[in-house]
Amino acid sequence: MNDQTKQSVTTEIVGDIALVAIDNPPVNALSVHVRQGLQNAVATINAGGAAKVIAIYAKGRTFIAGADITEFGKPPMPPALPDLLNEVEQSAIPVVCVLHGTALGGGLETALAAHARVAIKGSRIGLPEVLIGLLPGAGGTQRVPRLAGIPVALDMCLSGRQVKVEEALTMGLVDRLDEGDPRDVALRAAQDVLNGALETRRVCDIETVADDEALDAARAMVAKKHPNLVSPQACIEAIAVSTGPLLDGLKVERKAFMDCLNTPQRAGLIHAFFGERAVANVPEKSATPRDVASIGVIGGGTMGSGIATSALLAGIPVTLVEVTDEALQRGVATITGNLDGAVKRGKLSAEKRDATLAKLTPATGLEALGDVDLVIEAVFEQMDVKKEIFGKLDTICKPGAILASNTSYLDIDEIASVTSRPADVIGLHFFSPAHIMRLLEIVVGDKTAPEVTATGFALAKRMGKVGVRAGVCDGFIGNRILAHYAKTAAYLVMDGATPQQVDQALEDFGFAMGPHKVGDLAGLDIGWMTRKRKAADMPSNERYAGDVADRICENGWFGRKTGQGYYIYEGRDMRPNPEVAKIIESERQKAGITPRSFTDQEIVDRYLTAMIVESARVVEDGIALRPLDVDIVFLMGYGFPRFRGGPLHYADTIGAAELVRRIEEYAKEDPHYWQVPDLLRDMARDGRSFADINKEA
Ligand code: T1G
Repeated sequence: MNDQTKQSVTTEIVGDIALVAIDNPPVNALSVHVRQGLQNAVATINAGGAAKVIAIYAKGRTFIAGADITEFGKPPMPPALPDLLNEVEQSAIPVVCVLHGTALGGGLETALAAHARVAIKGSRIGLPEVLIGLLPGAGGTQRVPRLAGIPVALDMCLSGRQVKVEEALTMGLVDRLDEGDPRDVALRAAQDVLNGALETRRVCDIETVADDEALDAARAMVAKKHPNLVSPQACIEAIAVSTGPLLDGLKVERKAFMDCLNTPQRAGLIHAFFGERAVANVPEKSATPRDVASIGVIGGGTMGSGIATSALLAGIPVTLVEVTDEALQRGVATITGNLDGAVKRGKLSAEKRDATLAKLTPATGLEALGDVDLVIEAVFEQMDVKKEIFGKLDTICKPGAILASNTSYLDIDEIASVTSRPADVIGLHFFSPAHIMRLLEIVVGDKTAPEVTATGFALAKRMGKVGVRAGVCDGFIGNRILAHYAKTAAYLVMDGATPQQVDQALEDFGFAMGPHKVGDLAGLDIGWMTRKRKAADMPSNERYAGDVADRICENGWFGRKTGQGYYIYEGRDMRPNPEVAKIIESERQKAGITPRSFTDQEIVDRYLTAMIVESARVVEDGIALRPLDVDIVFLMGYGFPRFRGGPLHYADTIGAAELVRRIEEYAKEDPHYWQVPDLLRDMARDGRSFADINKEA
């Protein structure tokens, strides 16, 4: 065995007990040296004959959290986990596994191959493979049904959810709960195996109870909810064969696993998994964040209340400031409603809600913010209003307090310029609803101090959000890119597509909602205000994108909130607005356009290419640190289908050369709108991908 194998798996003999400890920080992933170490340990103990029971446990914060995801896509290195686990299950010496932390994926599968499972209270188990485009590939789809039944197996494999071990005990997936240090629990469990107090059995000897009804219901649910995804269906069909011999079922599972391993969906979902963590690697990472023991939120509207709710849920006391008592009470009511919603969804106990609300201090004057560590301004998007507020905050807030704006596009440097402390000013751009959406754009100004940026990232993590660093420009990362590709949707409709066709084509691509439905949901007046704001600066050779949308807004049709927009909303019903078709017809005539048909593929190609073009420019301009930062913004804040990995991960599946060709083709119609970014042209010339650029960052 090499040193790494020896270090990551050690055996300690205590009397008749062999304690096998796994130590592979940070999450005891089943890397190849762990698999080799486990294989050697079980074989050696069986051959040695000294021990009469094997107890496997892990050191550190968690039992095995799964296969080593970094090994995917590389040549397989033996032993393959399913083979190793069969050897564990066939061990002549009884094996007991101790679970703590989060025993996930291959970690749970390892425990299922043991002959008994003891879990430390408060820990969790799960099979999250479906979340990364896979299915359990080492017996999870075969052993969970044997122990807990097909419905439980379907629930765990299709949801990927983490199950508290207290629930797992009732499911039959763990045999006992215990408390204490994993090694001590392992010793106790082993002793109880020896004295007969803890029963052991091989899961392979148990038969799965058939349940065709549950399988058919799952097939119907997946076909409806995840029509684009491959691995959920694979989970179901693997579970379905668990009623037969284990080895046959394992063969079916293994083949499905290898098939899923080679899908673009697995690559996209794993890119998303690691990307969510990699975006925290920013230049300011080594700076020490300032303490944030209290927060002030200015504005009790939708955003301010959502931000206050998010901070309160993170356990941070909040002073909410509004200008009038009436507005303040509305804000408090919205926050209370948000928390009540969490209680209704079972996310929060009533006691916790009350304790959380107790941390809210309403106030009607900025003077109440004199002692807070960080202020988040969330008033309406007018620069002069924000400047006035920041000027006052500069004198009211204590030295060292961080002054943040929730602005979604305004210039943070200009806001900072009215204070004597520009180093303490930053943008914290939350996404609505702020207590639900996990994305937080952290907008770093020219003078923002590194520790202020680091504080933004620390706050994001504390709020359970994903912070993405953005530079200062109109719209930062997400809204700047949205403003560009939204025009393509408008051009497509003017040139011949219907709003419904555009929406459907993009929903078939994987977006939860097409752009016109999103506009109706967010409010068409928002885009209308933006077009008005930008009208004066619009280049003369730019094709106007508001012909149809402006007419809709002029009718007061702003979408859901007014009952109609691109669609008509009556209760839960939604149908195309026939008046919009008339507006489109009239605007085409005014523009002298003869409509043409578009295939769904062309709609997707144009829309995604426009998104990729502006995304490349945002990277080129340094507004986003890396391509992956743009991907995470779009996965977390703009409904981009997660299995596609984000716009620039998706761009790599097309290739820079094809993208350049496509843009040059479109430029024949509109050379102003369709221009090849220099970065993309260089990539095409050099044969590089956005993944290459991520690696170099
Ligand atoms: N492989 C490799 N690295 C991993 C990893 C994994 N499975 N899980 C986490 N890491 C890294 C992560 O990138 C980060 O690295 C550090 O560990 C801390 O993670 C055969 C095939 C366990 C709940 O999908 O859900 O088993 O950034 O920041 O918030 O059927 O990590 O520090 O360099 O997330 O405390 C199934 C994925 C795999 C679990 C801990 N298992 N991990 O959360 O820490 S597929 C998973 C998580 C599988 C079998 C199949 C979470 C966590 P760095 P973290 P955390």
